[in-house]
Amino acid sequence: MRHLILFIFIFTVIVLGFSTCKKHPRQPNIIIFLADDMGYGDPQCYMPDSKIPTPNIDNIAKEKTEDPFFLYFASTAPHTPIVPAKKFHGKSNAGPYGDLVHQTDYSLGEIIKALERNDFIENTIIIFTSDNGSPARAGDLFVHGDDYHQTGSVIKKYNHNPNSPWRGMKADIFEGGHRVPFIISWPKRIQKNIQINESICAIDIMASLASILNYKLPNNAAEDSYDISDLILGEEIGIDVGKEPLHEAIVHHSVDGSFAIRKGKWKMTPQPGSGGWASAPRGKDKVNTPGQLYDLDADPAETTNLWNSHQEVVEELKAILEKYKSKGRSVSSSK
Ligand SMILES: [Ca+2]
Repeated sequence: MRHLILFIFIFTVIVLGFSTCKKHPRQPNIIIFLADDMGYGDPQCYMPDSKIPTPNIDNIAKEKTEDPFFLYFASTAPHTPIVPAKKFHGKSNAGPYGDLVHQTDYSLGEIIKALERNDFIENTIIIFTSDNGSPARAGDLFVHGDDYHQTGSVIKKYNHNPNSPWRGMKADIFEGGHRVPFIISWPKRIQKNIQINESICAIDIMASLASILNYKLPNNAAEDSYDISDLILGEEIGIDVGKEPLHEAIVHHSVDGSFAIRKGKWKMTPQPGSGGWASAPRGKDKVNTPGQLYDLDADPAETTNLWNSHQEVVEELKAILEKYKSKGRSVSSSK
């Protein structure tokens, strides 16, 4: 993919924390580790002689400032070029791509070690996530040019499907293009080892961090961002949250501009095909309906199109999608 594409990203929330008190005298440090795009370099991975893998965090500690810091760490790995550093060769059973995923994990580990040795870890929010599902490349070859994505299939070559059990891959309208890990840690406020099944988006980070920091966003900002701070802090509603989805619905967007919308278990896309790179490109798949409707509870792999048999659901979801388009937002403007 050569262009910057806006995707809507959907996550399974894995919350590593819990809290009973929202207010805190000192604002937390914030680190957002976004794997797989647009970044440059990784801690120490490309500088094997470096003795200080995370110099900025260490320097902030030396300054002994009371001001919180914000780090947006846009990790190139595991994006192409799939060229893991030598120390990670053979770390996985999934070839260069798998080794590069190990390198990504190592990078986050180096940041966490820097936070720990400088006593920052307790009051630092760390969010680890990615911007799309895996393209499932094997990393056989990297050619800078139009064919740069032809690097083989990690599924075929190493029997490893990074997007399993979801259908499709990066760029698609299918779930495999959108489901990614979402891990958040804040030792001072969030209880460890909690997993919450709730569909959220990367765009929720903005409203949620603003809420945690007691910063009021203007009404014309973060129009699709839901405040999930109560969810990740476990406040008031406790750990047993998610009985009712936080989002009324969630919108998908694929590389060719296709839309899909999810509400509860239903996912509707008003066109056939993958909308992206998977083997169901628009107009060439066997879906003989104007669009697709899937029951993700019963059919998470999106194998059975229910468009014809559940037209009332199709119409409901179409109406919500059109409402969002006409309003230019999906979150209530009275927030
Ligand atoms: Ca990406």
